[in-house]
Amino acid sequence: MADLEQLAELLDEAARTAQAVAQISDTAALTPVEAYKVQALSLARRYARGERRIGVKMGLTSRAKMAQVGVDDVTWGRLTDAMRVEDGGKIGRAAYVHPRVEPEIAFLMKAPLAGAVSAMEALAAVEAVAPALEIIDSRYRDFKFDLGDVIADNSSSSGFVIGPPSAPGTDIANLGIVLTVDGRVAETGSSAAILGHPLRALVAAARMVAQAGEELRPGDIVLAGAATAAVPVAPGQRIELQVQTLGTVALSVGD
Ligand code: 0L1
Ligand code: MG
Repeated sequence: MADLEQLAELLDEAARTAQAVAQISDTAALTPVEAYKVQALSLARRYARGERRIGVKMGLTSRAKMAQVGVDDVTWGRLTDAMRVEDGGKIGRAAYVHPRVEPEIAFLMKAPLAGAVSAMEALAAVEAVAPALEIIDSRYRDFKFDLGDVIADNSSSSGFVIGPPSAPGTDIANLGIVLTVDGRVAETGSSAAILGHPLRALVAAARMVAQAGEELRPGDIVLAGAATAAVPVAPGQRIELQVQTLGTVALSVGD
């Protein structure tokens, strides 16, 4: 078996220094169980440097992304306070290997949630919903990976921006989504592309964190997953997401 601690160090350093590494699957494919261990060990290194876990992200939540990686279940990753970007804030391109941005819906939790829960139970634990941008950045060369690779790499998560909160009862089943780069439309879609309904991603999050012995905690953010393809970003750009009813969230990109 591969040395999981060594792989965690490799991926943590790749993220910290923004240097791409070879796919782990080139030498030894990881099972999902091994890959989640690598992810946890890699995040433990961040916590040891002072970062705090403030939520989770769900990945591969659209049919298109599942097909791309050849899987039929979602993945998850951990969000830390160091990954948070203020709404309208600026990221530095140099801090990432090959960043992309994707449009998402975020949940803010008000009650603990873990294990097998219904959509109604999940909704009852939500304080607010919001439009969100996720910055994904695979630490692997050419943004290529298999399932084990991407799980070990924290499901490509590297940053997020949360927009204005709306009441948890807001209908988020099928909201129009427009992602613009410098005022030009880059992607359009619907929140229904997120597992048919973003609340299903929250149900999956509760199930998957429990498998790792964790829970969604009050105050946690849960990114439900992308509603369209991700867009590569470059210095000088301003990226804005408009979600019908929920409003707008934006970031800009520096050097
Ligand atoms: O948030 C996502 O769906 C990304 C999961 C990993 C796959 C990718 O990097 O596109
Ligand atoms: Mg995402």
